[in-house]
Amino acid sequence: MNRRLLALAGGVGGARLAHGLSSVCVPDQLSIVVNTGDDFEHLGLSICPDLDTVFYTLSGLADRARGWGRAEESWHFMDTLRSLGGEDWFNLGDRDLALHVLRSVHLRAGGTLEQFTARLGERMGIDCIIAPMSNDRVSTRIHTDQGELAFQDYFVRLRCEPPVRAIDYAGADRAQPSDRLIAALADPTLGAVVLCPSNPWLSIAPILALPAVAAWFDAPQRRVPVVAVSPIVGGAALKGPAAKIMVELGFAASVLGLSDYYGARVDGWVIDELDRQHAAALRDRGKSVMVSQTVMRTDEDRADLARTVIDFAERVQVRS
Ligand code: FO1
Repeated sequence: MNRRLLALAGGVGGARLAHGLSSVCVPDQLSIVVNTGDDFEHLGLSICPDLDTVFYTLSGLADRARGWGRAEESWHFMDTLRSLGGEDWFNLGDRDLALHVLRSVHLRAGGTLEQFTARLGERMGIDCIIAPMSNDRVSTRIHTDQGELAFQDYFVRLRCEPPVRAIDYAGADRAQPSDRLIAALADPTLGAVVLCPSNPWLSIAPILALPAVAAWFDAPQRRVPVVAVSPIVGGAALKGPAAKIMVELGFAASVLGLSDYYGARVDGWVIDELDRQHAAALRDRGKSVMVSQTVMRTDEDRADLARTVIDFAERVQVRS
C-alpha cells in the first residue's frame, strides 16, 4: 500500500499482527495506536500492559508462550515481594520492572505517556510510530456478578471468571486522543484503518470510546475503509476471554456476532478459513470479506497475514 496505515491494537493477538505489519510496511507508513484502558497503578508503578506487549513483540523480546512480558525473565523481585507479604497476584518480572520504573519516573515528572512511548520506540530501535490512544486516563471497568471490577482485577486476579454483565470505559467521554492518533486520522494519505485481532470489548472499544475517534468512525462522509481481522476463529478466541464475554453480553460467539457488535464501523472482514461458512452472510450485510489463514504461530505467519490485510484493504470500499 502506498498510503498510510493506522492499526489499532491491544492484547497479544493485536501485538502479533502489529509485528507482522511492521515487518512488511515502510516504517513511516505505519502508525500503531494501542489501547490504554488496561493501564493501572500497581505497587506505586504505572503499568501499561498493552503498550509493553506491543514493544516487546515488535522488538523480538516478548515471551512467545505467555505473549506478555519478556523472554528469559527471572522472578526474584516477585519471590522477595511474596516473602515480605506484598501483593503478588500481578507478576512483574525482574527485566520488565525496569520499563515500569522508567515510565513511572517520566510520568511523575510531568511528562506524557505519548512522549515516553515515542522515546521508548527510538531506544528499542522500532521505526514505525507506536502511540498510546490517549494521554488521559481511561479505565476499563468490568461489571460482573461480583460487582464492578477494575480491569486487571477481573483479568488477572480473577482470571476472567466472573460473568460479565456490562463494560464501561471510565474517563473516555472526556479523553482526547493522543497527538499521533489525531494526526493519523486527519492524514489525507491515510489509506485504511486496521482493527487488529484484539478483543473488541477489552482492547478496541476503549479506543473507539474516545469521542473524537467515534466521530471519525461514524462520520457519514468517511472515505477511509476500516478493515477488521477477526479475533474469533471457529467460534473460539485463540487466547483470552473474547468468546466468553461475547456470549455473556448476548452476542453469538462467531464472526457474525463480531459484525453485529461493530456494525457499520467495519467495512471489510478478514476471517479464518475455519469460518468460511460465514462469508456469504457477511457479504449479505454489505461487507467485503477475505478468507485467510489468520492463526499466527510464526513470524512468517504474522508477515503473511499482514500482507493479506494490506492487499485486502486496498480493495475495500466504504459502504454506508
Ligand atoms: N497477565 C496475566 O495473566 N498475569 C500476569 O501476572 C500479568 C502480568 C503482566 C505484567 C506486565 C504486563 O505488561 C502484562 C502482564 N500481563 C499479565 C498481561 C496483561 O494483564 C493482559 O494481557 C492485558 O492487560 C490484556 O491485554
